[in-house]
Amino acid sequence: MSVESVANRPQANTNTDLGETRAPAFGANLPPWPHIDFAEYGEVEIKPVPRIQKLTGAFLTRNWLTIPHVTHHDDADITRLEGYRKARNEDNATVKLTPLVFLIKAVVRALQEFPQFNASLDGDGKNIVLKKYFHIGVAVDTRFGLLVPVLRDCDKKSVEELATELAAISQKAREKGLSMAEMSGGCFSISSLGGFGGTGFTPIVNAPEVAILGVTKTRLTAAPAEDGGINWRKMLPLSLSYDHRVINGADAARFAAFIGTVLADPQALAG
Ligand code: CAO
Repeated sequence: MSVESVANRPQANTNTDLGETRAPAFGANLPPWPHIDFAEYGEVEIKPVPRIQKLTGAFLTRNWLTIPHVTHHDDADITRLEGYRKARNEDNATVKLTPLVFLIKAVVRALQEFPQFNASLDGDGKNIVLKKYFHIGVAVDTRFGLLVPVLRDCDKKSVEELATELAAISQKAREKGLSMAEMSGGCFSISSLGGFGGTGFTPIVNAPEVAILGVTKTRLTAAPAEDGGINWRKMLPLSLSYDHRVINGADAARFAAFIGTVLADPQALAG
């Protein structure tokens, strides 16, 4: 490349001491946010943005702008899991098990198998910190906005213990909100929209974590049966977003497929 072609780049920042050309600071040259009087076009109502939504919005914007996100989509066959879950719920009416608690256990198994997902970049991005604990954040939809309580040591808890804890903390989140301590220290987050619907989405990585798993509504899918007929399967859509600085696409595909394999054997998973 000629000296002239580098010099003509309008936003290049040349550090002559190091002989390097640094990338422009993105965001600095964005046009200002439009200030529009919407009332000119029709009736409107103005409501303040809730305090927690402002706070989470700032973190989401930082994470979206600074992390090179990729979302990998896959389906997990949970036909056996759903049968097993239904039977366990019939046997024990005191704790309701949803697919989410089995997913938490499956994610823990996947983090043990793929330690680069249970990691964070340190403050200056020079080291990867690998964690030996398994604390899972679960996104909860509340009137205050999105809150992500962290369930600690999920590797040591049964699905019933996780369901009881999740019910209590999500109720607290919805009624009173949560403290920062209750939302700190997570290794990996899960955002389940399964009870609401959808076929897939792009969850935003909850920094300093390096990946997040989104799940949407289980759907019935026809698969060919051995006798030539139709074999109906219950498929759980998985949307795995990851920080491409730390995770490779092939590892993300393996991680998501591994979750499917683990969910296919619910007895071994739930213990
Ligand atoms: N497919 C189909 N049904 C599902 C499902 C799935 N993948 N996942 C859960 N369900 C069902 C449950 O079995 C339950 O069914 P019944 O009422 O018949 O028993 C119903 O949906 C409601 O489940 P739930 O929401 O009460 O429980 P959960 O364990 O699935 O989730 C919680 C708990 C707190 C995570 C959830 O209520 C919630 O708040 N999710 C929102 C997360 C969110 O907002 N994410 C977006 C983040 S980005 O803005």
